[in-house]
Amino acid sequence: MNIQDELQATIDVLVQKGKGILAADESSPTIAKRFKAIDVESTEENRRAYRSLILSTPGLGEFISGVILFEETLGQRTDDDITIPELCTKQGIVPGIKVDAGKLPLANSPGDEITQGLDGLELRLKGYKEQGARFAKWRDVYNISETTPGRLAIEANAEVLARYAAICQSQGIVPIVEPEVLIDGDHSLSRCAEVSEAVFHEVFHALHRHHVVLEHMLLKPNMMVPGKQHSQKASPDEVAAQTVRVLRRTVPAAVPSINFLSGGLTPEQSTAYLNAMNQMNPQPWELTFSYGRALQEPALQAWKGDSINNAQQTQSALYKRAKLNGAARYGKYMDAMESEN
Ligand code: 5MM
Repeated sequence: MNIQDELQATIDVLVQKGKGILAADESSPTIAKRFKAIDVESTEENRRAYRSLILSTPGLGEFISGVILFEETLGQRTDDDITIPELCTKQGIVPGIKVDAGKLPLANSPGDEITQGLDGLELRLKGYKEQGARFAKWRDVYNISETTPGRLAIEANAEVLARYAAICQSQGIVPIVEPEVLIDGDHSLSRCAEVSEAVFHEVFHALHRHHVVLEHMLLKPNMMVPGKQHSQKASPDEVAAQTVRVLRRTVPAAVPSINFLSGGLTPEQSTAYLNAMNQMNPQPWELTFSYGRALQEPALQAWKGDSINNAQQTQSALYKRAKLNGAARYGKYMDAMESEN
């Protein structure tokens, strides 16, 4: 198969009605933070046990088309002695891999950060592909304050994101392009929209410069929401209207799917906001999810480090959130579904 056909085949399985992506690619410090919240030590065995358990949830593939894994997970085996990517494939879920190496302060731009990981990326991708990965993810992060993100951060991060995407496509790996404007701060909804519009615009400008084939990538952006500390809350309809407005201004119709991150929203908010967008007029792209916390939080709370006694509750909690987000893909989610089993 040539590379374009290979990329298209992966897009075809990732972008399916009623489905979205599960982000289970927490880096070591992040998974340690999530485990600490449930009083579990972040050992390699605990990470393997938890991730094997959630990924073997019966029926997960009904609502999840792809899962983003962390490098360590790609090489781990389940209790049935198959690799985790093999488990995903058995579930009808495409395995993917986080390939950025985290962020560092951007020199000469106080308060701004830049994502690392381009060095040796081509070689790493060849190895990940041998281990079963068919798509990748890279996350850029933008902090909102009175002075950030600056022009330099917006341009430099767009450049690395586009270089990453181009390298992935050259290796037959579908890139998920993730620019995340953070929810932290007391900024308004309109400030989030203003910053996000500038960020997404620059990202697509860079993708064009780097000859990235838009039909063979996915965008994973934040939704337009007020800062966590802002005095005014936004309704699902306001979030949906502002988010779609910014995306229509910045994302070409050639992009097949927009898979939102949850970024610190609650599981219920993330589902309700996605649902509200899918109740609007049809858009040129699919609008779906690539949630980490919003899918996993209830499952982590149910697990509490015990994969024997809490296995069923853990898997039910994940299945439920996947199913509700599957309904939100059609604009058919309702609050009342939260209390159903
Ligand atoms: C799952 O977390 C991913 C990796 O984050 P770190 O590098 O900070 O460990 C993260 O990129 C995630 O995929 C996105 O932020 C979406 O997850 P949320 O929880 O925001 O939906």
